[in-house]
Amino acid sequence: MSAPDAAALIAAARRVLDGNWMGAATKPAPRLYPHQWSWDSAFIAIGYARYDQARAESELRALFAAQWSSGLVPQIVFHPAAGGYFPGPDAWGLRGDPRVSAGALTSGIVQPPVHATAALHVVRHARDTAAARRFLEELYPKLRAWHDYLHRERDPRGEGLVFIRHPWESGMDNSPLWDAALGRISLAPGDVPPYERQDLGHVSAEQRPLGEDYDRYMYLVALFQRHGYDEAALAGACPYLIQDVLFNSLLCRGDRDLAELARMLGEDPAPLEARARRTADAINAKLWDEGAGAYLDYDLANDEPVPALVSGGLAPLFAGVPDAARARRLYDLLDSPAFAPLGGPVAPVPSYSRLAEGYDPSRYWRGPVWVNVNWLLYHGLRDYGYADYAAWLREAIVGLVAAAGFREYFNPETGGGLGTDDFSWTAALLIDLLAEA
Ligand code: 2M8
Repeated sequence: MSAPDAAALIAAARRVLDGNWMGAATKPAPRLYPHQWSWDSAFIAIGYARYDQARAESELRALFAAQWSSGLVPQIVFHPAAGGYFPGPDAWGLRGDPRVSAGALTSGIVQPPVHATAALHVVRHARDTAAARRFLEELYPKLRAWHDYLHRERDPRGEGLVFIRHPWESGMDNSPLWDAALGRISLAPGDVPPYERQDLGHVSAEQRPLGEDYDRYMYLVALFQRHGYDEAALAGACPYLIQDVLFNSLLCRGDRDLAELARMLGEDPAPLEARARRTADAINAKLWDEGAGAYLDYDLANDEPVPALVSGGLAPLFAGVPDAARARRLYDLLDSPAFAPLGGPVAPVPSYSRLAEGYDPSRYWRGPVWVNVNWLLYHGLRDYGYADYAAWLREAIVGLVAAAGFREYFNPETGGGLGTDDFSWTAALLIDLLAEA
């Protein structure tokens, strides 16, 4: 891409973020997602870090201002004036809950822990180093409490792997990964309180999760409330408990990045590095599948691996988890018709194997290309020395967005834009990728 074209694309990306800026944080999209989302904010801060340090810092500060006393960082921090979204604050039953930071309105689940990685990125690119130091001193204990919460509450057997208890916690809402676990939840009349979806007013139904998925999402939300969001009780009672590859890879990388932040503050990084190694070892020992040549999720509630090949299964590359031989197997899978052959005529990496039954190039997390996962894979491949593929992938991501706009996701066959428009993390990560040139 020529320098003027790149400059125009960066300017357009900045306009998207300006439009979604709410004063202290950025909503993922103007109408569909009018509040603050946890991992979106981490990706958004990574983009801001390249040109607006104050906003990058504010994005993460605003999220952590709503942290629970347990250390939980909520998936959504609601800004009720910003617009309607379902499930909104009342659906979670957490108004005035003493565990939630005073005054904050939040959901009662989490999202993948990309925040320490984002904070390190912000600090590394900071121009005002004194401000960055203050930011780090303020955020570091909160990041630690967040990771401590995950290891303490989400790893009851001390395996080094944490579980998620709702598909929304994965960030990959309707991934085929959850089909078996959700399929085991049979609903009787009255199990799910009546509700009305709002997403279908913004995006066509063929691109969003099915009604039967939403029923189960809401069934789980009701279950959490019945158990008073008690993590120990939920670890026994929740029918959906998954050790997800993407989530654990991001935690492993996050612990290592947290160790780096500790070092910057003159604190001891060793316990955090040890924790990262433990998670890496557990990912290798429990989640690697030799036959598939990939990492697979593990369904704790049914005690079995989840045999679905999704792009998140390649995420251990981002965390330095595989050795060279396993990295090669992952690479071979990526560079094959199942995902995105190097230099091929197709768009970048789809969210689900093209060869799998049920692959759907336009339905949300069941096939479409997502820029955040591609960004993670780009970095992972570069770190493992797959320079040609990484360079091609970067160009493919940029080319896709340049052609289709700042869409939420993209059709891997046609490159067409899907989901909502003016999507923040697409804009932010594009800025980051272009800044690397
Ligand atoms: C999508 O998830 C939300 C629920 O969190 C939804 O479907 O309403 C996912 O793509 C998720 O990863 C993302 O954080 C969120 C906001 O962009 O939208």
